[in-house]
Amino acid sequence: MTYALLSVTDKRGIGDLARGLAQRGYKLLSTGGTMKAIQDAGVEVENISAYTGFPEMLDGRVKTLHPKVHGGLLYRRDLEDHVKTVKDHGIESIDLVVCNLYDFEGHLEKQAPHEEMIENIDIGGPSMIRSAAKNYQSVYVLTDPEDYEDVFKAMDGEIDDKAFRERLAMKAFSTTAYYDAMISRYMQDRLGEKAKTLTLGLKKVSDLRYGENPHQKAARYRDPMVDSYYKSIQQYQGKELSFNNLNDLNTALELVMEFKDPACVALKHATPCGVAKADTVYQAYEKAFEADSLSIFGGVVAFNQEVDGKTAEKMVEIFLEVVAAPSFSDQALEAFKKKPNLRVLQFDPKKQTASMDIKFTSGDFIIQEKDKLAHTDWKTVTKKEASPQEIKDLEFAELVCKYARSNAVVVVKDGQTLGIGGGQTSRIWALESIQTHHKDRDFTGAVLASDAFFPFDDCVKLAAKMGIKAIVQPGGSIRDEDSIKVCDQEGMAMIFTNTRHFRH
Ligand code: 93A
Repeated sequence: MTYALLSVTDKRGIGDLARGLAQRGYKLLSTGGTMKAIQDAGVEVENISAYTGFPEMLDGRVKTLHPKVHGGLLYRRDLEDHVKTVKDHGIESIDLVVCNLYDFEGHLEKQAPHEEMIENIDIGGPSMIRSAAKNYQSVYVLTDPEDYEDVFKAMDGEIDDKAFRERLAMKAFSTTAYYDAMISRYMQDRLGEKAKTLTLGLKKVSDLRYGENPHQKAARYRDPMVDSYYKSIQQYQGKELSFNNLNDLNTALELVMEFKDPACVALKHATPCGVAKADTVYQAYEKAFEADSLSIFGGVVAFNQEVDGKTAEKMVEIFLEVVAAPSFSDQALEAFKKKPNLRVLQFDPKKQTASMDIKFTSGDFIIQEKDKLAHTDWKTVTKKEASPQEIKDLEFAELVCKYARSNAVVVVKDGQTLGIGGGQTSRIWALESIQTHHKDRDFTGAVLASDAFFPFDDCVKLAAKMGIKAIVQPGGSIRDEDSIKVCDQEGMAMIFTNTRHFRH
């Protein structure tokens, strides 16, 4: 007699599967809840307790943890010795397991109390899955309802049985690995040890059409520990989000959500190109557009407040890839329909972004805490003090600078970026690029932020020439005095922050 053991929390499709297995001569064994679901489908099934001779006990904590289960899964069918041992102990051959686990992830999502989290750590299920997967040559292990149909095709020789079994085993171990990683991450979080022992429990969300370029295969994975903007995204219209969209969106949302006033971030190639804050969302968009009306084409535009119809009407005048906001008025959604390819995304502003930043080098992951802005240590180092309005703009400039690629300098006036010089290998080139790209622009009265110190006084000299009146920078160069001297000569204010904001 050959047995199949079914024990699932997610009971989708279990009745049909059980029926199919019974028709093929499997004798079905099952645990309490699953047994009921199978019986409800009118299929005969035996309780696992009847088979093991042991009751389910300890509130279900011990159900399938028994040598009659694990022996039946693990014994080698090709070894006489193994066959004899199971026979001597009255252990039957279990050749198929259907199992999915207690919903730890769902409880994590709804932030269930700790007690409940603990009860939702499945022990018997993963054990059973791992036993079956180890012996995959003799045991089918079904952990995903998506595979229920194919198992019959494999049995009937319609698909390669050997390869299918191995694939199931691979999926089974991926399932238990992800499950355990999730539990360990949860516990690390409680202990405040986020980066100490990172077990990467990532779950595939979907394949992507391609990566940064069409010849690169790509997929999207999710960290279950982060209750992120991404999880909350609702797409109203437009094409599927691409690899580059997702990457750009990350920076756009993080930056725009730093502001309290209505703000707009226009972004291209993961680098902000126009950032503005204003009294209304419409004005913020206008200012962000004017900040760099060239780069915004084909860009991502993000808001921190609801987008109204008037703003949307303005936006559809140009080609954009993505617009994201906490909400949209009905008129705005109507207006966006004029551009059916435009991806319109709503996200929940109460969500968060990961507290850790991970980069993958060729082989190692390097992990750091996210760069948090510290306004605490600003010190004026020049004779001239910055005015209150200049201070506001300096804070704004430093914030944007944190999100621009190094070497980055950002020029701001009245809550609007007048130039973002990022991704340059020399600091002076960053400022020169602003001057060249916006050669007709009047920078008089603007302020400037630099993500790291000035190695020479050349940037300050150029800033003075451009009409910039105040500068914020970390300080710390051996030639700081040279820069301060130029400021004093030119009547400019300079503030040291002591905090560098590289972003590579
Ligand atoms: O509580 S357990 O860790 N101990 C077990 O022995 C055990 N056996 C199966 N969890 C166990 N299971 C899990 O029960 C399965 O992984 C499955 O998710 C669930 C099915 O329970 P029921 O059939 O009662 O709904």
